[in-house]
Amino acid sequence: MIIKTKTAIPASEITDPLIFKDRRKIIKALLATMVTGAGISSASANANPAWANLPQGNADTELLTPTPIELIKNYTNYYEFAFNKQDAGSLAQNLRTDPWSVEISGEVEKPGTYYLEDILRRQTLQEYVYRFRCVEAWSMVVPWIGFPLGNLLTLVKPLSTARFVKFTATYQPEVMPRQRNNAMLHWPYVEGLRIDEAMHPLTILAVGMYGDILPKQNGAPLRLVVPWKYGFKSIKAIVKIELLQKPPITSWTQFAPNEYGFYSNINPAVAHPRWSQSSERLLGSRFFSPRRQTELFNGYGEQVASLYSDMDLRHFF
Ligand SMILES: Nc1nc2c(c(=O)[nH]1)N[C@H]1C(S)=C(S)[C@@H](COP(=O)(O)O)O[C@H]1N2
Ligand SMILES: [Mo]
Repeated sequence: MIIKTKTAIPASEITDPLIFKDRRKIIKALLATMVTGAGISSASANANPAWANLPQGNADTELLTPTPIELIKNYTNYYEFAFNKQDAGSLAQNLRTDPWSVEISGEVEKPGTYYLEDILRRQTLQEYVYRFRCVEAWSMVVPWIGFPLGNLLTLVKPLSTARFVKFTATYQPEVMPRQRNNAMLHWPYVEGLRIDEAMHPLTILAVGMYGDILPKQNGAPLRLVVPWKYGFKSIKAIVKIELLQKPPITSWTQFAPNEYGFYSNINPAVAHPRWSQSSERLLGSRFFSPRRQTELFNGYGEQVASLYSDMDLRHFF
């Protein structure tokens, strides 16, 4: 069921990251050992085992053709830096991503602050070609590099009392202009998942895309990707992961609770109060080409619908 394109090898087999510090090299080394023939960046969507499982709604062969990398890098939502999609690309280059550690706390047996390199050493990196759909009704296809969030959570051993996961992004007002003037959202950016959503194998932490280290504007060095939820759930630049008994108050829900709910599962039948969600513009599609029909759970319903069998999806958003 997991979308993987390469044979996995355990990250622990590479050089000790305390010696081998350069994160790009670590990721590249991991990817290199995964590649059997051609470079990973040429991985074909058609070789993807998940291909056969895709829903029939938009049965065009473009479905999992990755969006050109230049579009993914130059059309970004990163409100700590800018409110438009163009400026974050250059402003985000000021972000300090080295060293990077993640604090894991709350309802876990092994709380702690872990260097990203140490986290990576215990994980297996894979390529995940996912559709990504922003609540603003544009979408793209991204070949992420990452590992299941559940694999990291399992290592720190959640207690039975852990029912939700809260994610907090970095707070660097010196380089993040919109944090300086406290504009729009309450900073730092916070997101959350229910524990079963967090443990679901489609939920990944990404450290790369297109076979290389993640661009800063796309959430380096570590971001969440939850492909069946609107894009704002996929928080960038994560520094803290907390396991909680109660749902966290997320930045967007706090900002506009009637527009951005905690679940925010992609659902063409539930309109945003200010626009329809029934269709989307695929980035890079030609100007006059028809919009894509948005699919329930972004097309991942076969894998995730059972998580919500007891919920009326018209009312939970
Ligand atoms: N920390 C942080 N994470 C964030 C955001 C943000 O502003 N800050 N924007 C979100 C939104 S609205 C979207 S659509 C996606 C965009 O991801 P991309 O820029 O890689 O396409 O990131 C999400 N994660
Ligand atoms: Mo978004």
